[in-house]
Amino acid sequence: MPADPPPIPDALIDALRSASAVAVLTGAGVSAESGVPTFRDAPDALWARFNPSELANPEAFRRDPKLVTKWYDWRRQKIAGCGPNPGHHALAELERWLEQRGGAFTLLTQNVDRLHHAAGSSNVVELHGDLWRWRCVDCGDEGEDRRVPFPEVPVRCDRCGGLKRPGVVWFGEALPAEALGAADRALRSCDVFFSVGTSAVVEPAASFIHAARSAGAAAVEINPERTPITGLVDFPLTGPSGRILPALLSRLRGD
Ligand code: BV8
Ligand code: ZN
Repeated sequence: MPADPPPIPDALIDALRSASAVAVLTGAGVSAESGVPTFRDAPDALWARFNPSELANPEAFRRDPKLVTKWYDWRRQKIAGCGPNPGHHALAELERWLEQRGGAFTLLTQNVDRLHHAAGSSNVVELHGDLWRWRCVDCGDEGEDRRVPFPEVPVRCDRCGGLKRPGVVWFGEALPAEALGAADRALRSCDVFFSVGTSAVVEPAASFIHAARSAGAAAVEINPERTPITGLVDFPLTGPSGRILPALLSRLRGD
């Protein structure tokens, strides 16, 4: 039987009850309990066999579009069978709980699996794009493509025959300006900042905590492991988000 999640500090409950704005940054760890492989921490982590320099960058796609497309096709097949877990649902409930009290909630996710949307979160900022959207590198035609597996790889554009790439942000590519703008506004105005399920190594998201703390926010980290930001947070909650977040919501509901 997994260990009980750590107790939720009263001071964190008080901070949330008096907060008018909350910003949450999530990474692959929040989807781990849904069965989606993370990048860096599990033995079968995505990077265990590959590393970003091989696959998640434009040069790799130019060099070997078939290999890169097959890797994304494999990930899409894994994600297609996964649903949101109690951690995703708790974040959607936190958004509703805050908004019912006239507060603001922003979910900044590095994940490309759309599981926050599936759980009902609405103010979601996709910092690194969406695995289900594909874009033609020649004519720019873009749309959602939910076919798993792809009937052929690499994927060709129906309109011009060009190659289609995943609608994600690769290493060396800038994050979408509107996502960065939304993140900046949320971080500057939040009273409580959560970092959930991220190894806090990929920039610029890994530095979001500094903007939140400069704004005077109380910082929370939810992760079974220590990360480079663990020493910076006010409330380090060690454990799985699928157990800690529901426990947090239970306290807020006054269960
Ligand atoms: C940019 C999308 C500038 C695609 C991803 C050299 C060359 C080029 C760039 C750089 C460089 N050096 C540094 C950089 C910057 C680079 C970077 O940060 N590199 C790092 C590796 C050093 N960043 C970039 O390139 C970014 N762009 O800087 O652009 C620019 C500006 C203008 C013009 C041009 C360029 C782009 C970064 C985005 C890259 N795309 N993915 C895809 O998914 O395939 S990154 C990838 O890592 C995912 O998005 C992922 O979300 C992200 C972060 O990983 P995590 O989510 O944290 O996942 P991870 O597995 O690492 O950790 C999981 C955590 O969960 C662990 O801590 C674990 O303990 C925890 N956990 C496990 N189980 C649970 C749990 N937690 C809670 N509950 C559980 N149950
Ligand atoms: Zn095209």
